[in-house]
Amino acid sequence: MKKLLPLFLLTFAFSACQQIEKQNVVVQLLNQGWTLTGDTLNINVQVDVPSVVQQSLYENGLIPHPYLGTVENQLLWISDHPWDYTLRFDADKELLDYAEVKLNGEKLFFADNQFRVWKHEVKDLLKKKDNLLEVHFLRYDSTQLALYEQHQPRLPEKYAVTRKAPYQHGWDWAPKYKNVGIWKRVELIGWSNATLQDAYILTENVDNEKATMRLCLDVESKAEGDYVAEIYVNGEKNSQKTVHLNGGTQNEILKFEIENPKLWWPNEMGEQPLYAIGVLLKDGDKVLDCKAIWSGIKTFEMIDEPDSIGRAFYFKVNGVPFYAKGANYIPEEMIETWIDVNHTIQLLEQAKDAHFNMLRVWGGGIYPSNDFFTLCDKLGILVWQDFMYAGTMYPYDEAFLENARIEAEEQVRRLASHPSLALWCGGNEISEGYYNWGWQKSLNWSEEDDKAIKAGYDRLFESLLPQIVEKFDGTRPYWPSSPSKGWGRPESLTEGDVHYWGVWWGELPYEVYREKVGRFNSEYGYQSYPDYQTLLKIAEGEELSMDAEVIAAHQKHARGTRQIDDFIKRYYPDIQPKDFEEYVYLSQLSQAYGMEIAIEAHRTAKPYNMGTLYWQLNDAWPVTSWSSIDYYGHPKLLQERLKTLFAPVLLSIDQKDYGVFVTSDLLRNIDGTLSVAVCDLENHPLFEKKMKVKLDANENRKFVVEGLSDCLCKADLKKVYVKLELAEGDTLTAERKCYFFAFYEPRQNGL
Ligand code: BMA
Repeated sequence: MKKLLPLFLLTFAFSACQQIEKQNVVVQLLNQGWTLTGDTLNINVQVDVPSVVQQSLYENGLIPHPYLGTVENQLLWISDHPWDYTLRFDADKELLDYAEVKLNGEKLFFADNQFRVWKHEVKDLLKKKDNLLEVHFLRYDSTQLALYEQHQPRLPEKYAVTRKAPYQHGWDWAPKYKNVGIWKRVELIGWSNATLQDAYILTENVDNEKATMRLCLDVESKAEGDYVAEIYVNGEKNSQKTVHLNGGTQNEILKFEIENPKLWWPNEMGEQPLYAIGVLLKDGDKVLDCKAIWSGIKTFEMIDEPDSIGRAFYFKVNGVPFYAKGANYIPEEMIETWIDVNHTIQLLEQAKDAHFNMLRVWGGGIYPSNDFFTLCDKLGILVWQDFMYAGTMYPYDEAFLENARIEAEEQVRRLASHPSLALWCGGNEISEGYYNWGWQKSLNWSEEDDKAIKAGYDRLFESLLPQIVEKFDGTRPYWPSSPSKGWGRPESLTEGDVHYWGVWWGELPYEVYREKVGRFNSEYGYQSYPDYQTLLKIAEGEELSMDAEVIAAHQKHARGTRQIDDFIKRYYPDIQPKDFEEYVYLSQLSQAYGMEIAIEAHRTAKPYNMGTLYWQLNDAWPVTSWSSIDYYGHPKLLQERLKTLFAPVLLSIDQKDYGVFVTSDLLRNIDGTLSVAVCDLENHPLFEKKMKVKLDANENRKFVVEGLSDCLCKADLKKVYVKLELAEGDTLTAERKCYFFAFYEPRQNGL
């Protein structure tokens, strides 16, 4: 049964906040009762927001389900059609009594960035009754194309010119569903006097006795004067400060201390204590506004410094270096408003159960919701957060940069309180693309064009974004680009992070992963089909075959079907799948085998290598992809294997000299017994040995096991495996079966 995770967090209000009558600030939600119309089309449906057009059309029976069958091409027109959302509403009585009112609405501004909050003062426009709020969406595709064509020099991708989720424009795992609609809530906010527009918490410094915290406030006031901010920690008053407001909007930073701090740690490094922190804004005795925030106490550092090999690249949490284990996370849905927190809970719990301590939120998607981060806080999963830029160069005019600046500021502030937020990264494969993908030639850039585009890149990713992270956070590291160097370059393995795609994109065999170990492997992967149950939802009967149109429609990589097939044949040449279901299973077996080689190579190279994040954790719709968990939440074989591969102690055999690696991420020493047995495939032992082993905390060590190499040199490696066990007293700390080839395991129930 699904564990009920921290939904209580979402409804939390700290006690002082509960007591006040929040008369000063009134919020009227404007989410219900909208009308969606489609220009000349005879479409007029009642919708609630957040929602997008694709969703509403489906829910009203006007289009087929966008994830099933072969419907993608029938639905592409939607993003090139104009749409109107209208809402008639009466203003809440209290709102009209207030001095300032804010509202989001099309007549008031032109919204050109899905990643920003759009607000506008509407006091003078608001009537008591029958207000009309209209949001008119332009033809997205044509508008984008016009903007793109205006841009000189030519940019690599059309989506570069619009601040809208790149993956919705089609990706090698995504259809082209450019969502149109109001995808976040709409509110009418009234207040008088002064209000807390925003509040967030940062850990500034920690020692044994106390943590120094920073409370960052964004206050708006009507009149100049002295107000009081009271700070509460877990319901107890911590301190109070006088805040002088000048009238208008201002940022205030208030420091406070927490005695005997309980530190927040990533999964398997310690606990995840969260603190309930509240702030009241008072004018004398009158409470004007309050905010309640869950936060944690942790420090986080990125080490990027020269060493004898190149540059070390790793992270420290609370001063302790650690090995990062996890994957890349993509949006959970193609229709963004279908993202459901219950699905996120299930997904992140699956990650935690497989020993993850980090996820990279990939820069081609959307910034995740607060719920996502709250869950990561609770589960101890650190988040490497990309800004949403991926795979193209971007415009660099002042308007674009200003838009990017506001977006970054809002997102940095929104996520800053979450202890799970580890670092900010400029984006995905942008500098890699610039240096390695031949855009200069394919887009015919002159030398000046090239210079201007690169200068634009530097302004955004090397100057503007790090400045925003520093200014509004100042406790998180910033990394300009993932990866730092393209995988074709030797430095990609001696410094920074690497997306090693020689296997898959370069069509090299899995064994090459053993040589291509970087300092931090932040992407690598191989495709497999989703669970057969998932395929049964999108196809039936004869369609359940590798060549069927519907199966092909759910494979978005041009060479994907062939490459999966090549590796099944390469690694399981003697297995004749009896049907498509068996074939699907083989694809997962192959993927798991490849990832096993990669993860083992990365972990046993510690501390040279300090992190492994495979591509990719999840899917946005039912699709054949690199994921380890499919769209419906079914774990692929890889996900099951991660329970061993990512375990705090990994045992493995060096394929070159048959030494035995004990790779420990434990923060304590190990004093135990290593048992090694070579067995034939009927499980009869041919060799057995036990030896005492000692390891320090966080150590990776290779042991020579007397006689093992002799035994394996004589054996037919296709007919044996090595069974490894590490015991401490009566406790089995780790175990593993190591094969020397892609072993065929017959399918088990449930997989
Ligand atoms: C990586 C990612 C994605 C892509 C994946 C698989 O480079 O950043 O862009 O989906 O490769 O091709």
